Amino acid sequence: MSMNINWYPGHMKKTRESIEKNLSMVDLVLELIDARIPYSSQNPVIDSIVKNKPRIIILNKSDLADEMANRMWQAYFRSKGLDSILLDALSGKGIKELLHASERATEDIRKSYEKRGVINRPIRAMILGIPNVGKSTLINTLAGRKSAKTGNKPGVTKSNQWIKTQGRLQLLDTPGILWPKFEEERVGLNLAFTGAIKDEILDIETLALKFIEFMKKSYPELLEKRYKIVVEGSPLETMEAIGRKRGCIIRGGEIDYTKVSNLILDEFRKGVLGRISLELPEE
Ligand SMILES: Nc1nc2c(ncn2[C@@H]2O[C@H](COP(=O)(O)OP(=O)(O)OP(=O)(O)O)[C@@H](O)[C@H]2O)c(=O)[nH]1
Ligand SMILES: [Mg+2]
Repeated sequence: MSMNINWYPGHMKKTRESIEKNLSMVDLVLELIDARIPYSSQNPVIDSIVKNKPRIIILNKSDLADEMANRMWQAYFRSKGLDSILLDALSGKGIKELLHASERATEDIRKSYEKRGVINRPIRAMILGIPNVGKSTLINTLAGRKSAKTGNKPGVTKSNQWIKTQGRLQLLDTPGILWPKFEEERVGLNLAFTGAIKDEILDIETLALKFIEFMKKSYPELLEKRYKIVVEGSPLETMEAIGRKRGCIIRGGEIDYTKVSNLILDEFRKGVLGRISLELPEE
């Protein structure tokens, strides 16, 4: 499968170098991943970039993900010795847990400062994550306002600005944009389903059919409930049933495949179909 993504080795190297430079200024890394696709949305070389910095895995958009899967992923990361929290960066649900986790993760640093008589030193953190995972949203939610200069392009060096938040956390205003992994077909599909990659990796109809195929296997009841259909037959038949229910019809009574495909993917991305996780640990 071909993927039109703007990452090439030179670009990755530059991004990595810029992130490494920023890392030297922080105590803590907040690694944002998409709770619906924790595997696909984790950067493949994050370990080698972050090395020994304290790090918290934030399962963002957890409001859109399956609650049982959320718990499984949290347990999975904890079993790997990584603290992880569930977040909805839009509403702020989970921010308190994030602040607590930040205190926990940097306790040694705080103690060593206190030994030297420095008290109430802020915890300096930076946010890392692939495009569209919610980095700017989290910065704005933590700052309690729309902070300037988020949504930077990768590889751009900027003067350092620290954003104060509630509590002791201070954020570097440059979010580190990581490249997603896109070698595996399933990963590319998951990134496309969730809207993490803009460029179409497949045409929208094929993408929607792949999505229906997944839904038939994992959440048929959500399709039945939302579209008042009986899920049977092929993904194409299911797509046609949804198209008829939703009036995605062109002249002559034919199904408007583009329209129904966009509708289904859009409803998934907005969470209207229900809470859906595309990946479970160690699948
Ligand atoms: N439902 C839900 N939507 C979220 C959450 N966090 C972010 N979003 C939405 O996801 C989209 C992307 O969020 P951004 O904060 O712009 O993502 P980003 O990581 O800064 O993206 P880039 O700057 O392109 O790398 C926006 O439409 C947000 O409203 C969340 O926790 N839940
Ligand atoms: Mg952004």
